[in-house]
Amino acid sequence: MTRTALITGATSGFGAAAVHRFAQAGWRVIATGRRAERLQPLVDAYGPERVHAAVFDVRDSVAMEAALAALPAGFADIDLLVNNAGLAQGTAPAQSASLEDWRTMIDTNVTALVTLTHRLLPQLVARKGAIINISSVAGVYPYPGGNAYGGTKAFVSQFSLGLRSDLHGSGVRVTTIEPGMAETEFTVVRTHGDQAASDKLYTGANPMTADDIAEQIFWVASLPAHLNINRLEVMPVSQSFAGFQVARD
Ligand code: NDP
Ligand code: 8X3
Repeated sequence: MTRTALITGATSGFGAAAVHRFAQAGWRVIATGRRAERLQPLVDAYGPERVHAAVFDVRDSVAMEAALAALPAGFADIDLLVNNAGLAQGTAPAQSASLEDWRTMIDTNVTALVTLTHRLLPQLVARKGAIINISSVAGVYPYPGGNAYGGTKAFVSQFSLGLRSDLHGSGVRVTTIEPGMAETEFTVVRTHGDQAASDKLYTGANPMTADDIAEQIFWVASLPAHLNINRLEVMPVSQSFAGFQVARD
């Protein structure tokens, strides 16, 4: 039986790579994002019976609902929700961070994620489906400048565990994937368009790739139905932990 995945944030990075991974494996994929011109090539590559583009801003619940209501018949029964769309905005310490940046992260990483999850839960329960939420190591380990971004990802991880608890006995699987550093458009977005800063961060660091994370998403989704990966933390070998800091007089 052909299964259907809805993958948010499919115009770039992890989401785009995941669309390729699932479509190549024979899944039907609903690929979402704001940049329609990035989604159309995915439809062209696999055909409209395999990939459906749903263009909307995840923060716009009306547009989200319209896109879901307009799903073609072959894509209407969703077995897997991959909540991947998200972003960091800024690296400034909290005391000088932009409140607008914080609100953008909360609206996207938290409010939109719970809205879409709430909308799809009834059919995921009916179909004994699965949810894979993309969190981050930033939600587990604090670092300077991580402030609200880390807070949103901590929410994603804890919300996912709460879903696991509530969905007990339903057969629905819930997984949080918590990646470390991966080279995507993430840092260009975080720095409001500073490609040089992004290149500087990743050069020589052997970061993970979008394909690395897409493979983890696909692996989690492909496990036997009686197995649930609760959380999956994955980093490049080049990244690890630093110690506590102490301010002295
Ligand atoms: P990218 O910037 O490459 O991709 C982000 C995706 O999210 C894009 O497709 C973008 O689509 C979508 N998106 C962002 N805001 C919105 C919105 N308002 N409405 C609809 N879609 C939106 O980054 P990554 O692939 O790296 O990030 C994917 C996820 O992984 C994010 O949740 C991120 O926090 C997380 N993550 C990333 C890590 C990294 O190091 N790269 C590490 C850990 C977690 P569009 O702009 O076209 O709407
Ligand atoms: C992104 C990973 O380490 O840049 O979620 O915060 S990190």
